[in-house]
Amino acid sequence: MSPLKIFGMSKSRTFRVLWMVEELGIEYEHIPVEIGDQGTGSAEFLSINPNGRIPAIQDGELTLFESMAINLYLARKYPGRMMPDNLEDEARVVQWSFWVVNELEPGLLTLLRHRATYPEDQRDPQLADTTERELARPLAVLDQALTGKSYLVGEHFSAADLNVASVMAWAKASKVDFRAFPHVAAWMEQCLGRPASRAARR
Ligand SMILES: N[C@@H](CCC(=O)N[C@@H](CS)C(=O)NCC(=O)O)C(=O)O
Repeated sequence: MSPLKIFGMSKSRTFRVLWMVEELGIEYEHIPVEIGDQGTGSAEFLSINPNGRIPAIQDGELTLFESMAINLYLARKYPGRMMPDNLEDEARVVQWSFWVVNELEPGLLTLLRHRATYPEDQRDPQLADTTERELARPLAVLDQALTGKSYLVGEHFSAADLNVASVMAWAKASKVDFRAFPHVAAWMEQCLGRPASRAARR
């Protein structure tokens, strides 16, 4: 059977999926689709993801988009440490995956753009600072969840940590001040320093 195909660039949300497959240690084919008319906008790619966004995967008969959905599918498909084997902890993994895209991702994307990726003359430092202040509330929630704990769900690294930390990587790139969130800072360093995370960025 042909291996899992992953479409997208590691310098995009595709990083999340590449990190997951590296953690799982499974065989896959990485197809580096770029953003733009030749890549995400091409007819060939639009037949895989009509939204014209990366990542997307093909796994046998299944074609799937949305990074978090892909990661939850993969973690569940390959039994092991990434998805807990009890329903309650699995629900907690899903909770954190939804939480991060709703509570953190939009603000962190604004920060990333206005502190790192937009050309200097298009950045709005005030907007970035306001956004960082607004992010204090969800970051405090995350810090509280990690107080006295090394991982978000259960006793070891799981898809919950991967999905949240992969979004939090934008906070690091945006030079967020973590002094008020020491547990988040320590956990993030530990997660993003994992060999699978490094391998996914190559
Ligand atoms: N919610 C989607 C978002 C995917 C997304 O926006 N990907 C960006 C790259 S990180 C993209 O493909 N952008 C192409 C475009 O905006 O045209 C997911 O998590 O997979």
